[in-house]
Amino acid sequence: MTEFAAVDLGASSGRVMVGRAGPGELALTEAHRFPNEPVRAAGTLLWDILSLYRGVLDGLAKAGPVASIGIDSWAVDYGLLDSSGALLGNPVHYRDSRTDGVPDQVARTLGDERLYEVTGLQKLPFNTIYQLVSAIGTPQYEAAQQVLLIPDLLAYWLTGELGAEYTNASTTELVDVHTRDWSLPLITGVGLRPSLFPPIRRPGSVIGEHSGTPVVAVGSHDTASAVVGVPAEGERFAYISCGTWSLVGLELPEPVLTEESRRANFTNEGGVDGTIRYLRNVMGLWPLQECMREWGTTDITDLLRGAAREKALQSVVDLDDPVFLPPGDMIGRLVRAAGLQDPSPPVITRCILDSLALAQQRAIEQAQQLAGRDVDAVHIVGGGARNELLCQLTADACGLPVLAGPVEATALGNILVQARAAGVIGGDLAALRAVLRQTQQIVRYEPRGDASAWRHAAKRIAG
Ligand code: LRH
Repeated sequence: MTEFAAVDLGASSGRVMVGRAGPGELALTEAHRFPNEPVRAAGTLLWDILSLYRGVLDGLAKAGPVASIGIDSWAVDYGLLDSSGALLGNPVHYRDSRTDGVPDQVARTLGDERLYEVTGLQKLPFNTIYQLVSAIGTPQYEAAQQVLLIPDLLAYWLTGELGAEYTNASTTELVDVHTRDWSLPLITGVGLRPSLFPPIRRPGSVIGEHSGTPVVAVGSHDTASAVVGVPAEGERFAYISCGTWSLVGLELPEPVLTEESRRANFTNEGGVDGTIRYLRNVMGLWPLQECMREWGTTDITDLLRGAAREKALQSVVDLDDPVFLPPGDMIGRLVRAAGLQDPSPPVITRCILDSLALAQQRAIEQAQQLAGRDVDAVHIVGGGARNELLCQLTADACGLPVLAGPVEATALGNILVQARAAGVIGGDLAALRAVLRQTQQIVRYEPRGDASAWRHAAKRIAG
């Protein structure tokens, strides 16, 4: 068996995992976990990138000798480098409000229809295109020579090599979904400098070396790695990569670029091996995480036990509403949106989970309609896979079996791409997923009831 290190940065913590891989074998251990605590400074919400880099270095030291290193993180955010390669300020958090109003401004210049035709991306206010446009004219932007997405920035610090890994670059809304390269017409069309964008590199390619160990490009968008880590058999499956976000959709060979798809705000992100992640961002466990922060608790088990005792579908909110995007006063926003009379933690938790199951069901149903593909099962991977109540509610709402796990799909997807690049495991995505099914624990939830209560609840929200 050969060992690989996966650096996986999430919105609330970072990890360095060691994966041991061989034909038909795959096992993961955690070498190091460190907090990811954004900081608000002078009114702007920032990532503490140096503390994250320190966590990466400590983790790699703890991991010991490995055959290679792969890095993934959340999408869209970036650092700017000056002409000497120095970082110009801390990367800004995608939940910062600096892009307020910018998507509409860009739409007036380029048109949302054209943006979708070229990039296939859902319109999220924090897409890199909008963040960069909001930075034009600032001293940092004017001094910048390169823009590097978070995993590419860390890879640059580890290896000295500049580049833009494709799966993550595809989330910028500046990559052409047809050519799978930067779109110069869009970049210049919004007034950005093309020289800022380094060459695209593909998952599986070697970036450079860190202290003699190869650093290999993986699906550096965490969701791209998570989807590699979905232990599905065949094509008739939907997935939910459930953590801070729920990324809900299908894996497709080609993008869906219809007007209906654009209006439903589905995205066509670039995946490993030329696949398309056809999905929508659903608010995920973020509202619950924010409530827990406000309640001052970290004990989710107790909350879920209380929520499971509450009556189903008492109150639901539309979790696709951008009102829930920024941090702060989540409880107040939920209480107002749901009209809750008794805003106790179990009631609020149940409201969030019912609403999340409903939003996930809606995205899966729409994805099938828009892509013309039916599914037989829903895979839930990531932290949400250990949330039994959410898995069961999702099965109930969808009227489909839910297959939950692995929790560590992202790190496993990261490791599998490295293992394949090293020649340790062979084959296409189906072959990699077969290894997951042989080695990882998966829990099956059967749908209960006839889903009609969920359809009524969905109408309540729509109405
Ligand atoms: C999940 C994720 C998601 C993006 C968001 C910014 O971690 O990468 O796919 O939309 O963060």
